[in-house]
Amino acid sequence: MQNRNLRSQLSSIACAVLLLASFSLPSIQTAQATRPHKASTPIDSLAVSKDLLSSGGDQKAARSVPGEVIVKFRTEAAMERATTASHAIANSQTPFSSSESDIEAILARYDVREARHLFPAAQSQNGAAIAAVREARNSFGRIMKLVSSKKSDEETRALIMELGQQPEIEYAVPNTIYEIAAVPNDPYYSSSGSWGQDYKDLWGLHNIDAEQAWDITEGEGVVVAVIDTGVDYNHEDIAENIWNNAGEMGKDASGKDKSSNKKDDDGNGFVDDWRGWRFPDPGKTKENNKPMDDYAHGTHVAGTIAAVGNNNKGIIGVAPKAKIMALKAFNSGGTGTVESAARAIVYAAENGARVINASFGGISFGPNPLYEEVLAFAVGVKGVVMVVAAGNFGGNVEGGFASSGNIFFFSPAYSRRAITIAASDHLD
Ligand SMILES: [Ca+2]
Ligand SMILES: [Ca+2]
Ligand SMILES: [Ca+2]
Repeated sequence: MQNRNLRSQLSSIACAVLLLASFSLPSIQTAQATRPHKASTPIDSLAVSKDLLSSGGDQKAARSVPGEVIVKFRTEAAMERATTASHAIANSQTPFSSSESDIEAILARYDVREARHLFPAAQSQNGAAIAAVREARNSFGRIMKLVSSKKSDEETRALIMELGQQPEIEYAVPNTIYEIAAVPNDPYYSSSGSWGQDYKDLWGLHNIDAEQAWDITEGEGVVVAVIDTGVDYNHEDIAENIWNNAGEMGKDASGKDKSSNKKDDDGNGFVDDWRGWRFPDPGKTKENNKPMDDYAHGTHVAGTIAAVGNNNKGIIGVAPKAKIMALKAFNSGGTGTVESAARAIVYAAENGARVINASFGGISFGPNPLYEEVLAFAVGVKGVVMVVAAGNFGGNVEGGFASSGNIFFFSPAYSRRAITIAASDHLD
């Protein structure tokens, strides 16, 4: 475990949303605070960085899910051929004849046995009257995750490059592994005067003059999606402010509880998602309707945003009457994928979030086309405010320099569609 001074500890929490600062949440932070700081840098080796990929640039630091590639097809027809091919490969019905397209030949060569849609098709007509929403849904429908049985870094990179060069493929990117912007590991890191500091508890709220803002609004009616390690939705100081999906509440026609009837009652593509969603861990497919926090980071973030105020418990959030939409896209180690993060962003935008808090990121060697697409939808079409952590590396999020001298982008913080938040401290 590293010893870091207070200032550097503070600078490592870019988790904040509405907050230009972070502050003490003694009752919100649940367990564990003894995790060693991760020094690894996830690298997003994009199709646009072929020179880097072939030169070996930052390959050692590259981290993506082995054997997985996220592909956007230009046409439905190409996507269907690829899907058919992967089923045939899985059933050992290869090789393909020389008349097959290059995509099928590539899939056969890399033993791609699985092709699944990244975004489930929403059955609901919610928003479908808007042309831009329909267009986005059609576009998302052509994004798939392909899974190869060949798992080495070299094979995964080569598969991505070969697919990315196909004219029928708009882009091919690795399923990059992302890290949350970690909470410092010192249990008393975020404590307050009660532990001996000479400045106020919840100094962040004072610094941003929250009291004056509360005279105008306390966040009533605003849903803030927290894409993180989950949220402790039973926490005494948050439970009241957890968002619920009205379309999955109450009784169905058979008198069964919609939240547990194993049906997608509101047709949004998710079954029984009455209190948010848990997206798959890296390399896994399991997902469910229990976005419970198992790392404490998401709960910390959620409390900072919307811990219940004036209840004689714990703390108060920046927006104490806002609702928290719990979207778990990071596992108990604080690790997630671009796949789950992108899906969570679209879920938030489709299901009523007005603000998305994204305290995570990863490095790419250029703009990430998958993020560009989901943010164009969430921010551009749905009007969501996207708040993103600037990261903990102390560099420029757009066009910064990696240790090797390579120019990189920190995504999604680099995006012009996001409000990117750096840290502050009690002296600012
Ligand atoms: Ca649903
Ligand atoms: Ca249901
Ligand atoms: Ca409280």
